[in-house]
Amino acid sequence: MWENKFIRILAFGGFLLVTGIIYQEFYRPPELAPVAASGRTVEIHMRVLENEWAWEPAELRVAPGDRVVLHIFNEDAYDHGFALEVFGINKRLFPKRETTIEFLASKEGAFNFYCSVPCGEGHYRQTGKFIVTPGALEAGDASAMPVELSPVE
Ligand SMILES: [Cu+2]
Repeated sequence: MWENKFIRILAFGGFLLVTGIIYQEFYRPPELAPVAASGRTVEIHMRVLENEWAWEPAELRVAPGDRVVLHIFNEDAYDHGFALEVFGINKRLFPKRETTIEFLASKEGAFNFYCSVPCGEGHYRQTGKFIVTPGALEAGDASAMPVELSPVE
């Protein structure tokens, strides 16, 4: 029966499937597991302060699984960029304009974001922190930043 190559391919497929399930159930480190969507949308309004190479707010806090909508207004007369590598985000922020970036906070932890467009003397200190923590679940806990919560329809 093992002479038949289709049977062998099928058996190999079954082997991969079973070992994959065993890995996911018993061996996968929890930090690699996908985060369940929380069903919340968190809208955050941010600014790049004029000639200060600074984000306002510079620290953002959401809960794992939140859908995040960033509205970033660039007050400067020149370009900046918003990069948050862990979620694959790198977007150009055009001058005197709002840029909207949407993504799922699918990973827990504290991550740095930074300006990704060479923009002047303060470029390398134009950084901030994006924190994904279950502690950010209560709307009141939005630690000193303008966050609006709205349920997803
Ligand atoms: Cu820059």
